[in-house]
Amino acid sequence: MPVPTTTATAMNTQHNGQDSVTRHDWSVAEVEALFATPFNDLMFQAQTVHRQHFDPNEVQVSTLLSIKTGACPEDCKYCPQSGHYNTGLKKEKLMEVQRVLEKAKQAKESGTSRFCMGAAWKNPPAKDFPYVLEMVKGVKELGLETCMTLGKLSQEQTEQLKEAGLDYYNHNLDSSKEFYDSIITTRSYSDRMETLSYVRDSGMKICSGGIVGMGETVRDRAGLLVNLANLPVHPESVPINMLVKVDGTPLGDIDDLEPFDFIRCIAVARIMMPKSHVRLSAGREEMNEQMQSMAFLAGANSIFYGECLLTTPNPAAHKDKMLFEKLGIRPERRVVKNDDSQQEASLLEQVQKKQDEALFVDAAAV
Ligand code: SAM
Ligand code: DTB
Ligand code: SF4
Repeated sequence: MPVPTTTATAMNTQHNGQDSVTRHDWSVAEVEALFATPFNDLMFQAQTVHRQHFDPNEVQVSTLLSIKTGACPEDCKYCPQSGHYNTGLKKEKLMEVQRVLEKAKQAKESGTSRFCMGAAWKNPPAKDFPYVLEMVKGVKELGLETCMTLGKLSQEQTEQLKEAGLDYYNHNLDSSKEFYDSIITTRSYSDRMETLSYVRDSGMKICSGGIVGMGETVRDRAGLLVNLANLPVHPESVPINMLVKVDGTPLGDIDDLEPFDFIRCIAVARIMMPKSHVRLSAGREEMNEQMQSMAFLAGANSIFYGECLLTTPNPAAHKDKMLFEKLGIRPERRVVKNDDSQQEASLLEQVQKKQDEALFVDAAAV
């Protein structure tokens, strides 16, 4: 089985010698208790778990592209792309395949390792699906990892995406089941679970997480993480989004989230899903460098890189380069090595080394 390499020497395993166990039997009460742990103890526990499985100075870097923007029929109260709210977004058709591939090329040159394509759909329409498959094939051919988030999938569509070369499917649970029902009425939690099970059965990797800052309680945050961690296999990627408040959405003027509560959520996700990549996802534009570095210390080891998320701003690329440099963080190189592909892996490693340089070279000039 291909495994990502990590620099063993750099993996500082200062812990009590016991590896964390991968569990799927968490209770909400137990996780609420974790959230209530004194902050320093929680951070220490999270960082200890993190070092058992990852190089603490590596962060995986993905780039996002909205391939179909706006006029979504769903009513997610946080989302600028929902057609139910007036956020001033222009409705767009599916982007042309060639344009998507150009964007992917640029992302690759900037040093990203995964290209994530998102569409504001309830589910992918049959007429657009062949183009979506072309996008997956084209991005894959560029040597990038591929990820898509297109809404609910049928089993057949899932298998076709896998066949085309899709590595990850992003589909978030967003919150606890109870809180979810007050945020989205047009798509059920069980629909989401069904899509996740199709993705898992197809052999693709799952990217699933949620949003913090929508007015949910600690119990809801615990419920979200329990529902993710108690899946038969942990999602390989767990995006923790801080709500991006967008005018015109029902959550546009909700109270600010206490930053430490967000960091706690990252730490608890890290402890519960020790081998997953936990992504410091949307909301970084509102975070200072110190808050982001605390998220890395809590076990976040993935970010979206580039000036735009899907429709809202993300930190400027040069700022991220500077932050990585200040913290001594390197972009993760996902070199897959198995018996058949040693040579391929070594070539890939060289290419990825070049990409790392791309991520750092400008930082010095800024
Ligand atoms: N339409 C597809 C779906 O909902 O699965 C894919 C795109 S959707 C924008 C992907 C995810 O982005 C959502 O599940 C939600 O977690 C996150 N998201 C959307 N709007 C957000 C916001 N304003 N702040 C933080 N995260 C947001
Ligand atoms: C995820 O969990 N967060 C990303 C990605 N998956 C697709 C999307 C964040 C969107 C933030 C609002 C916007 O830019 O439209
Ligand atoms: Fe549509 Fe996805 Fe936004 Fe919900 S989160 S309104 S499904 S684009």
